Amino acid sequence: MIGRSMRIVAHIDMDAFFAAVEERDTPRFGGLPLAVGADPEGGKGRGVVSTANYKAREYGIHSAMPISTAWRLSEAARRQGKPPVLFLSVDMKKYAEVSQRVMAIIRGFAPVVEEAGIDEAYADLSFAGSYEKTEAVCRDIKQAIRDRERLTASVGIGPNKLIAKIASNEKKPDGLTVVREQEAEAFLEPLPVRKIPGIGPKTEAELAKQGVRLVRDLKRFSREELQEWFGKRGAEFYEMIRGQDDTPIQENYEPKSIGEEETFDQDTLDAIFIGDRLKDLCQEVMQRLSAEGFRQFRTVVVKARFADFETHTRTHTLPQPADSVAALELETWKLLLPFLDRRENPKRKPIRLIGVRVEKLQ
Ligand code: TTP
Ligand code: MG
Repeated sequence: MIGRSMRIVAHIDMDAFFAAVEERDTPRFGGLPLAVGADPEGGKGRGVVSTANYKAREYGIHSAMPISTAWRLSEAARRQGKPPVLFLSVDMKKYAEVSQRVMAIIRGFAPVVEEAGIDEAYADLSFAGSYEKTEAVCRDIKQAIRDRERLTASVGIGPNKLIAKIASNEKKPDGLTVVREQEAEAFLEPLPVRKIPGIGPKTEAELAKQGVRLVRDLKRFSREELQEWFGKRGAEFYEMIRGQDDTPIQENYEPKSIGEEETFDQDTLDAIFIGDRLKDLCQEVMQRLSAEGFRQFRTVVVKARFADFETHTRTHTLPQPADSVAALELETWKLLLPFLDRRENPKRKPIRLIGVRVEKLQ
């Protein structure tokens, strides 16, 4: 391979996310065990724990545990003279808002960010050029999250998403773990197979029957054997336990779009009038964009309907996201103009409606 530049990926995962947000917002919770989730109803509650802070985890409480079990563990702790667990309901709206702000912080440091969940993201930091510099960038990201949100995150740095994800979980909370490309295989070997994405409790039990507990043990099997055993997944396991993963970091665009259109009082081809209306539409679209929590768009769509209702749309995707009314006006005008002249309107039909829409919102 010639000239293939090194890939460096970071995985950022917030610590005890829902619980940490609640602790931050209610200082009197500080230092106490918290569980966010269903109402325990004095031990009769039927839902589950969404997350527990680290104090409550010391009692054995964790995500997805029945809330009634968490209640029993809390009562047991109380009998030993420890503080009982504070049970809080889920405030999803609040966590989603914090999540958006954290993602925006991360985006300030990395050109490509994939939001992998409400409290986790992959960032492509290849541009840093070295693991040392990547580590410095990640310390800055952690510090920015701490300064601006008063929350901690744990970060894993590696040659791909697989290694970065496993690494971020190694030193929680507030951790930072760097696994260089040449260390990746050795890093995985002593870990339980369960740490490999795709190996859940069922596969774990199946492997245990064959005496396979650690990644190291699983490496005894050839690719063919794993394929025979697990089908297509087997081949993936073979790659993953050797630290290999080439899945790309993918920006997640909201499939959402925001658009406005206007039907004129009179059909027209007056460029000044149409330009004016277009300007207003662009302003309205940008106002809605920010009102709905977005800052940027990448795709611009215009619609033109002639007096006889013949309707056309034209789309343009920008190489980089844009965030200004001016940019939207320019791009939409470029798309609309041909409908005012012979290029797209050879019969010079008057226009009855125009529309502006933005997509690929961020
Ligand atoms: P996680 O990152 O898995 O957990 P966490 O952030 O609470 O703790 P950690 O420090 O180990 O990363 O999940 C993020 C949030 O997603 C978590 O705060 C609550 C929610 N969640 C659920 O609602 N149910 C679940 O089963 C899990 C695992 C998470
Ligand atoms: Mg987390």
